[in-house]
Amino acid sequence: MDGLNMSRRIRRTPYTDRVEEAGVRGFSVVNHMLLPKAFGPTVEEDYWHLREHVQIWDVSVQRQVQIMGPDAAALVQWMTPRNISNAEIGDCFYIPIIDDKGGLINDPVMLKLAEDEFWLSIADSDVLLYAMGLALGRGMDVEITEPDVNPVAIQGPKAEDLLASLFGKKIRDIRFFKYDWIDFKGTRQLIARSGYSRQGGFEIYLRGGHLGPALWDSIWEAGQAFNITPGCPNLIERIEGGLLSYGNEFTRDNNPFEIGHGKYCTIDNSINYVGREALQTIALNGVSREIRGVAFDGGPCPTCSKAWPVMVGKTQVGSITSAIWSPRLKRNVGQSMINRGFWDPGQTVTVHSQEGSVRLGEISALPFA
Ligand code: THG
Repeated sequence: MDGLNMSRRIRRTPYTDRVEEAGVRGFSVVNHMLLPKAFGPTVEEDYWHLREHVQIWDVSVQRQVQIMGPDAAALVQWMTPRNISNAEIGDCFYIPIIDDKGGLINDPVMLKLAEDEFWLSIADSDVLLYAMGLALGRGMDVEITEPDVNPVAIQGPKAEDLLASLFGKKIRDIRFFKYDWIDFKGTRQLIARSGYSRQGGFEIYLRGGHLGPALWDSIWEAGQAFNITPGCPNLIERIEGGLLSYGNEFTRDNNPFEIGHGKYCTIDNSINYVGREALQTIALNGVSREIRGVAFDGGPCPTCSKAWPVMVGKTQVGSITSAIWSPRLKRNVGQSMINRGFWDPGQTVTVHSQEGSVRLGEISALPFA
């Protein structure tokens, strides 16, 4: 089955007209909004281009949950096990959000805009409703909205040169996971060195959707000198790079320790948040599974639209949730939760992909080398 029934529930973005003109080959839906799925003739061509040049991505689906008011910092801290008290204005923090059992609700990028104003740049779940529920339940003095903010990512090794040519050399001074402000047509716009690839780049959080086509066109024109193409988060690059996708590799069924987010969790009693006791118990007992890479043989695998068992002999030790052929490693690469006892890199496994084949492989660290 292919194709989406477009409706008002599936929101277009300020860039969707441009994306369609640029020849998008399909969409996914994230946060009830369109996310381009592919442009080039193949995902492999997009992959090589992203690694060598620069791409413009419509990532408006990275919606902002804006939390403002006297209790804004307290509410954000209540939602995450990461200590945010040392965040400064101008910082981006990658923060797990968990429920009372330690189950993951989202893994947004938090931007601290002011002492009493935060954006949570969310993955695919309704964080706004969860935040509202917490705030209402605790009687917190905050205003929670989804502002008209529409991120566009410029990713790839030539992103910095391109953006410096457009917005000036101060772009070069923005460090990883920091943001600054640029002028676009007399408006103040936020730009961060971040993005959902390992090839380097920036994200512009455009305030004011009516400016979307003009911003796209400006980047596109300046990008001609840098061999720009339209793109989108690339599955090969994401899997190789060990970037995780909420709803695919992890859900509320997983805790932060299982996905390598232990480093973001403060489990002593110095901060308080929903799920702290649960995390303390999990930390004490250790986890029974962790996210890993799986490299496997047998020629390009099909699309992973349901979980593929990962076996050691007759024992199922995991399920691959995303997988694709890597033209660089010349093997299939996937991501999977893997049970304790089998998760050491080098462990041989078999992968049972949905078209019925059994493929030989082994566990790998993430990111893939
Ligand atoms: N950018 C922005 N919003 C987003 C994403 C993004 N929202 C949805 C989704 N992606 C959230 N998930 C991630 C996953 C990984 C990273 C960011 C958001 C990421 N992690 C770095 C890493 O793992 O090395 C940095 C971690 C750190 O410095 O702590 O980039 O991509 N705006």
